[in-house]
Amino acid sequence: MRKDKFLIIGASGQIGTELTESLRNLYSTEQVIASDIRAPHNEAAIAPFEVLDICDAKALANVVQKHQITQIYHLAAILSAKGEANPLQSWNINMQGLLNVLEIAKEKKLHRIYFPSSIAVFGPNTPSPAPQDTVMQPLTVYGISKAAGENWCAYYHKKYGVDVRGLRYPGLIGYKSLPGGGTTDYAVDIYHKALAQEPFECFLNADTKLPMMYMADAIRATIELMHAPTELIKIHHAYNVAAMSFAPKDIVKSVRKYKPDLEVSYKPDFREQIAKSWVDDFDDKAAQNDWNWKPEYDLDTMTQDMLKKLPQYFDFSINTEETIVS
Ligand code: NAD
Ligand code: AKB
Repeated sequence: MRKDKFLIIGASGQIGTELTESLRNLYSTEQVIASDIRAPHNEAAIAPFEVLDICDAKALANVVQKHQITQIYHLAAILSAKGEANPLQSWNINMQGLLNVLEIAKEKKLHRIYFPSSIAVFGPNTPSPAPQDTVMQPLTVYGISKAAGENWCAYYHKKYGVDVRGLRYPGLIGYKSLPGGGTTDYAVDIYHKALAQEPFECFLNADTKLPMMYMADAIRATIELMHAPTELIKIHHAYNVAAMSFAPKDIVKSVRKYKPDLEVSYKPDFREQIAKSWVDDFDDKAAQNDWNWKPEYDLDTMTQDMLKKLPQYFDFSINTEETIVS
């Protein structure tokens, strides 16, 4: 059996933190190289780690060569809300980064590549629930870059035989790390505020419903997709993967079951327009049929797990959500 070496790009982010840990548990620490443009606060603990700007193709080639990488999980991107602050820079990071990864995969004949897409590829003209193949006219630079990225992935697969696989994640909620500038970040923040006994101010309207998923399901979906036999993978753009859909008022209700004193107010900002342009549900039958995708968490089981496990990673006794415990 081949001994794969994995490179995770964007490993210090919300998903990368968890995916690095899961892949290291599955393989070994030495087989999974973490990388990011920013060094984590615990760089020694997360070693092997490389500081890498994904826009630097030469630096990427050096890291791939140095560690004899065979698979890349390319997570680095600028997300929906943050992306709007500097659209051209976001486009460059999201697009040039992906093209650098696809090129090295082609040149070095890498075994497999992972590229996460998003519900952000959908737009106001997309029907809801969004089918696997549908209208995609996104309104954010992030969504445009993910839609174009999906097409590039399918192109490199068809033209050069690169085994690139992807998922269209919904908004992700996890307890090990903070989100990095998305429209769905409110659904992580509410748990921090509930545990810190601080009021929660929501930047979306109470009724704005979006597809969401617990991080444990997202990591499992990623690993299952990447381990599925080649003949099962029929889509190389990105598979829809759904779990639950809820609005802020629904998550408030769920959290208040356990934290009844949580104070909530709504102050929608520009992210409300982004959320409104996405679908509130999407159809993942293709993932269910092709590689047996099935989520395990719903809103209430996620809430129970978040409230139980968040305090193991963040210190709420000093009322600051930025303080990571370990
Ligand atoms: P994040 O913002 O938390 O992490 C992204 C990481 O990329 C950060 O650590 C950042 O430092 C790094 N990065 C930024 N520019 C870089 C560069 N030039 N070179 C190298 N690294 C760079 O994002 P995340 O939530 O972990 O998302 C990871 C991927 O999953 C992204 O592609 C995102 O679009 C996708 N995704 C995330 C969600 C979600 O809800 N978190 C949903 C759908 C899709
Ligand atoms: C964001 O809100 O930008 C991300 C996503 C759904 O892609 N969480």
